[in-house]
Amino acid sequence: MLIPDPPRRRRGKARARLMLAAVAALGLFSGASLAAQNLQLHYDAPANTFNEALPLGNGRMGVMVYGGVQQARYSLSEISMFSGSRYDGADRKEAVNYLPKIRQLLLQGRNVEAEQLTNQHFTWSGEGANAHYGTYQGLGTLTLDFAANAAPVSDYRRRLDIPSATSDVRYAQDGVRYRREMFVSAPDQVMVLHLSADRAGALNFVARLDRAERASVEGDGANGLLMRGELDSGGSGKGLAFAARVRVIAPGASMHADAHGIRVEHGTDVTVLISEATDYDGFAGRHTTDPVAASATDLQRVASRSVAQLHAAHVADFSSWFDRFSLQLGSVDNTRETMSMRARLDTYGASGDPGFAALYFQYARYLLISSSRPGGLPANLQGLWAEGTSTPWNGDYHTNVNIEMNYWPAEPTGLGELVQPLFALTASLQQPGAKTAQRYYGARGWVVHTLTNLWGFTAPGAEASWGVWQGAPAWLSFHIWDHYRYTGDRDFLRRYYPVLRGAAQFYADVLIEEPSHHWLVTAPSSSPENTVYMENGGKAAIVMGPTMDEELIRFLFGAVIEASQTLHVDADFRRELEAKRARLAPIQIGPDGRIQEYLKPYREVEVHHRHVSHLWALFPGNQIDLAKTPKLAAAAARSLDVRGDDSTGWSEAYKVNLWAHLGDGNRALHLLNVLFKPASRDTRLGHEWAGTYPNLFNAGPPFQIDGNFGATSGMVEMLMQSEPGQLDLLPALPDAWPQGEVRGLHARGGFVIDMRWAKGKLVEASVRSLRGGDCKVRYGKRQVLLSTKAGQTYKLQPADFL
Ligand code: FUC
Repeated sequence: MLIPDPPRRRRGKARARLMLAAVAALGLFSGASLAAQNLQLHYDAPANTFNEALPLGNGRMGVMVYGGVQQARYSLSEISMFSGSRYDGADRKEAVNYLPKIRQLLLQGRNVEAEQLTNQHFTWSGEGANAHYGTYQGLGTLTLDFAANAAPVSDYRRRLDIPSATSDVRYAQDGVRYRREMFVSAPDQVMVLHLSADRAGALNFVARLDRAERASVEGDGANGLLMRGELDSGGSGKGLAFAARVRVIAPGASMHADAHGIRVEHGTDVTVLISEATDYDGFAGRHTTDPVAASATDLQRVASRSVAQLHAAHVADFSSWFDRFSLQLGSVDNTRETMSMRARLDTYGASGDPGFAALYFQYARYLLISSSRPGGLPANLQGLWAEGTSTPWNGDYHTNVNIEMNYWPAEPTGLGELVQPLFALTASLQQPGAKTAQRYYGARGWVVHTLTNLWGFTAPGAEASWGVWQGAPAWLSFHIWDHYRYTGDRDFLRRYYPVLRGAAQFYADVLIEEPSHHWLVTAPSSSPENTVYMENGGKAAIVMGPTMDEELIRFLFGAVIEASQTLHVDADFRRELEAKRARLAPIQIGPDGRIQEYLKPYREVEVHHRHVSHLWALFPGNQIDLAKTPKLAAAAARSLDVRGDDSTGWSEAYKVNLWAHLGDGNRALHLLNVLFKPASRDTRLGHEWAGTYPNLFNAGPPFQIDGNFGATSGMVEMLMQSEPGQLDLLPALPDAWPQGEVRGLHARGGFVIDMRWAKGKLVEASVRSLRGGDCKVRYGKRQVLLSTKAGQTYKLQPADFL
C-alpha cells in the first residue's frame, strides 16, 4: 500500500483534536499547527471523461487515470509531443514595407483601414496541427482490459493523494479486493502502475497501447510493448519522433506479448512500467536523437528496483517541492473532506467550505510541480495533459495572459525554481524573435506576438484582431525580473539581462510619437483581443498605444534601467531608456471614471470582454496601488464593475487577483466562488460554462490550466502582497475565512512568512529573512519596520504594529 487511508474520524473526536491543536498553537511555529486538512480528491465511480480523470505527471510525462473496473484507461502524454517544425516563412519578407503606411493611417485616426492593411500584410495565417505551427497532442493510450466478470462491484474508490502525488483505485468483486496505484517519477523518469489482488492469481488482463494515427505498436519480448511514430512536420522535413514502452513484471503469472498487447494470466502482484521519449531538440528538455533507445534505457535503469523503492524516491522528490508551503483555511470538516469530489463541488456554494479553497490551492501547486520542472518545457495551456491528436488552441503558449498566469503562484508559494522553463522559453525566442523584429519592424532586439510554440514561432498571429499585439516581450521579461526580485540572485540577472535588454531595444526602436500629447506609443498593436468603435465609424482592434502596452513598457524600461545600474553596463542605452520612459503615455482615467483602455475613451464593442489587460498595472504590474494612487485604484474598481464578474475561467481567476489588490476580500472570494461552480452541462443551454470540472481542472471552458493557477495566485494575493522591502499581511481577507494558518509564503525581497489568524484578525506572524535587509511589514493601516539579518526569523504580534 503506497498511500495511507484518510483518517476515519468521528465528529466528536475531530472536535477534541482541534481543541488540543488550538491550545498547542499558542506556542505558534514551534511545531504546532491547526489540525491538517485532508489533501485528497476522491470519487465513488470511475471517470467517463478527461475532465473526471485524475492527472499525474513529473514535468515531462503525464497520465490521466480513468479507473474503470472492466477496462482501465490511462491517457499518456509527453510535454514535447508537438507536431510541426521550425519554419522561416512566417517572417514575411515584405511586412516591414507596409509598416509606415499602417502607422500613418493610425496617426490619422483611420484605424479601420490600418487594420485591413495589417490583416493583409502583417499577419501570418499558418497555424494548426498539419501546418508548420503544429499542435500539442496526446502520446497515446494504455488500456487494460480485464477478463469478463459479471459479479457486482462494491467498495469502489478512486483517489488522488496530493502530498504523495499518487493515485489509487480500489474495489471488491467476487470476494476479491483489487487495488491499482500509480505515480510518475521525476527522479527515475518512469511511470509506475502497481496492481494487486488479495486472492492469488486473480489478475487477468490484456494491456494494449494505442494511438489514433502515426504510430505502430509491436511486442517487445514476452512482457513488453513498444510504440513508435513520427508526428506531422507540417512541411517537407522530418516531424517529431516519439516512442513509448510498456514493461509488465508479474511474478508467477504467464505472459505473452505481440502487436495486439500483453496478455497477463494469473497475476497477483503486477507492476507495469511505462517510459516515453521524443527527439525534441529544442531550447530545453531532453536531447536525444533516438527515442526508441532512450525509452529502453529508462526502463533498464529501474529494472532492479522495487515499487516501494521507486515510490520512496518519488515521494522524497515530490515532497521536497510540495512541503515548502502549507495552508489551512477554517477548521477540519470531516463531513466535507470525506465527500466524493463531485458531491463536494455540487454542494460547495451552499456549504461555506473554506477547506475546499485550501485544497484547490494545494492542487494548483501539485499541478505545477507535475507539469513544469527545471530543464524541461513550460506548462502549456493544458499543463502537460492531453488526449487525442488535437488540443484546443493547439495547446500552445499564448502570451497575452495564459502562460504568464500559469506561473503566477510559483514564486510566492516556494516554487520559484519551477519557473525556469518559462525563462528558457523566453530566452529561446531571442534568435527567431530578432528576425521577426527585423522583418516586421526593422527594429533591434527581439519580439514575440500573441502565440508561440515549440518551434520558435514569433510572428504575428493569423488575424490582426488578436494576433498583432506587442506587449509579450515585456510581460515575459516581467517574470525574469520578478525572479530576481524574489531571489536577489545577481548571477541569474547577469545571465538573463540580454533577454531583458533585447526586449527593451525592440520597444526603444518601435515607439512612435502620437500627435495629441506627443507621447511615445506602440503601433500597430491592440489591447488583447478587444475591439472598439471608432470615433469616425466602424470597429477596430488595431490601435496605437493601448494602455497595457504603455504599462508594460514602463515596467520593462524601469527594470532594464535598474538592472544595467546593478550590473554596471550599458550606460548609454540606460540614458536612452530614461528619456523614452519619461515620454510614455500615463495611465488615464476616462470620462466614465474607468481606467481608459486606450489612448482615447473608445467605446468597446463587447462591454463584458474577458480580457482586463489595461488593469495589468494593478496586478501584476503594481503601478496602481490603493495607498499610493487611490484615484487610479478607484477607477480600476469601476472598470471591473463594468466588465462584470462572469467570464471565461482564466478571466474570473484574474479578477480574484485584481480585487485582492483593491483590498476587497469579499469580492475576491465571490469571484472564487463563481469559479468553483461545477462546469456542468446545462440541459437547457446544452453547453458547459466557466467553472470547475469534477477533477478540479478549470473550465474556460474548455479545460485550460491557467484558471487553476490564476485562482490560486488570487488566494495568495488575498493573504499577502509584496514588493521588495515591503509586505502586507492579510490585505484582503474575506469574512468567510475568519480562521486560518499559512506557512511558507515567499515575499519579494527575500522573506518567508508564516502566520495565523483567528476571528478575522492576525494572531501572530513570523518573518524569516533569507538575505537580510529592511522590510516594512504592514497589517491594515499599521506597520512595523524590521531591520533583518540573513537567516534570522522575526516574530510579530498584532501589538508590534504601530
Ligand atoms: C486567450 C483568450 C482565450 C483563450 C486563449 C487560449 O487568447 O482570449 O479566451 O483563453 O487565450
